[in-house]
Amino acid sequence: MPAHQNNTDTIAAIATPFGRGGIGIIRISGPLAEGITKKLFRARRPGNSLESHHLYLGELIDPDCGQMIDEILLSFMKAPHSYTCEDVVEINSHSGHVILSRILEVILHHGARLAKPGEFSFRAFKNGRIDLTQAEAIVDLVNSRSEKGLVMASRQIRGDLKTEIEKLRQSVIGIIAQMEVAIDFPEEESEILHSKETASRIKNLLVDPIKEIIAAHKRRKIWLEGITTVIAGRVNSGKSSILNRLLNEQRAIVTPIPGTTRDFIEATIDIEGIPLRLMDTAGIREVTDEVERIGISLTHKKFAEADLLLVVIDQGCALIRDDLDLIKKSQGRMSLVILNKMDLESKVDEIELKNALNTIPSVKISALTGEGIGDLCKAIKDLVINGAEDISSSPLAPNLRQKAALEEACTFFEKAARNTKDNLPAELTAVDLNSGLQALGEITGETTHEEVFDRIFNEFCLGK
Ligand SMILES: Nc1nc2c(ncn2[C@@H]2O[C@H](COP(=O)(O)OP(=O)(O)OP(=O)(O)O)[C@@H](O)[C@H]2O)c(=O)[nH]1
Ligand SMILES: [Mg+2]
Repeated sequence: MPAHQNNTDTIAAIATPFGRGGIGIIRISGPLAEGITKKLFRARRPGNSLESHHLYLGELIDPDCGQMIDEILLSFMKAPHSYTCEDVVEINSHSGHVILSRILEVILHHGARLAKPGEFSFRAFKNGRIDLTQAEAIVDLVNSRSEKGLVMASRQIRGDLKTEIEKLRQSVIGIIAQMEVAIDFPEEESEILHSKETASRIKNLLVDPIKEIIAAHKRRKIWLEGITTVIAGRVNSGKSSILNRLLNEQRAIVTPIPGTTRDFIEATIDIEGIPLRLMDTAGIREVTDEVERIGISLTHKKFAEADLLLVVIDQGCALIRDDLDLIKKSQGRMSLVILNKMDLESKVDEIELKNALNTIPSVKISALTGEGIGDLCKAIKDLVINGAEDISSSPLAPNLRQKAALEEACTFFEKAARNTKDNLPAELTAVDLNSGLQALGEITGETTHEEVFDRIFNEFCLGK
């Protein structure tokens, strides 16, 4: 594969982020890790050998000039008991770009090459320490936007999804084996293979559980990526004021001039443990101004794509067509109507509003005084929790790639069940079952194409 060619090279990289910090870590992995270390490291307590899983204090020197670069802590993990299953050395040095770069430079000069992003994890995968679902969960863990997201990612790192896929694969293999007996001994077919029974086995052991895992994809989006939330409403209704309130800071410009917000403003917040990617948008109205017109068309686009809609109504004014249009467009979606400016006398016709809302919940607040903000947060939480299932019931949450492979597998298994039920030849069903098996193998990495590896591991940070 182009991005991660040689598995026998010794690779090295700075594993901690750039910038100033307490310590920095440099990681070396491969057959030369120990040899390179012996050239560069002078342990405080002299001794010839590096023992696996021990920590050593000493100096890192540049052997070409004898100069000390830094005082470091060094650990050695002998293959296969390391992250990559290769010999691994980790150097804890003082942090700072210059010092870390200097240490890395000396290591590279003595035989290692610079690791590509994700190459350590790719080796862990190639050497069988983790499968693809676990590798992908490492990226999730780093990027997670909520605590529940962390729990989900760590369960996947532990191998929960991998185990589940393996169980499905074993079921397929079992059914195929039974099919093959029927194919090899056709005269006994009727005894071994009761078509209805096999069809229901395929459904119960494969199709149904796969559909359940596919349905859990939704959960992943909420906890790991955050809920895309759009604040929309007519001009001057108080959208930017609400964003600022929820963020507890003056993020968006607020003025009494209608049409203040023209671009959209995005911020990530945590509301009662739920990660929201909150977007303030340009207020809706008829305009001739080109900039504002573009802003409003962007509002419509964001509105259409959002997971959660917060429609803001200025209750200091009577409802107008723009308000009613937005409420109408929110029907059937995860949405909440915010009746803002409750500090003012309400000019909203209650009956007209009630009819317009239908089943959409609403909450009264004042972004100006802060009244009702607690109710707003609670309403958002209730809405999201009702819309999502509890993650404690099942830890599985496939990502888009895994979901696509599951859907492919499911299509083959459904076809296999149908054909079996219709008494079509067992050979046909066996072909479909094998194709489904192949699709399941893509999830764990057994039958995955090389370019998929590149895509997955390129998402990793350098040094991971
Ligand atoms: N009385 C009162 N005024 C408010 C409240 N919320 C916002 N305002 C005022 O309403 C005006 C518009 O507020 P913004 O937050 O800029 O409204 P917006 O919906 O973002 O407006 P555009 O970006 O122009 O569409 C400002 O003068 C705010 O101070 C509220 O709860 N009560
Ligand atoms: Mg605004």
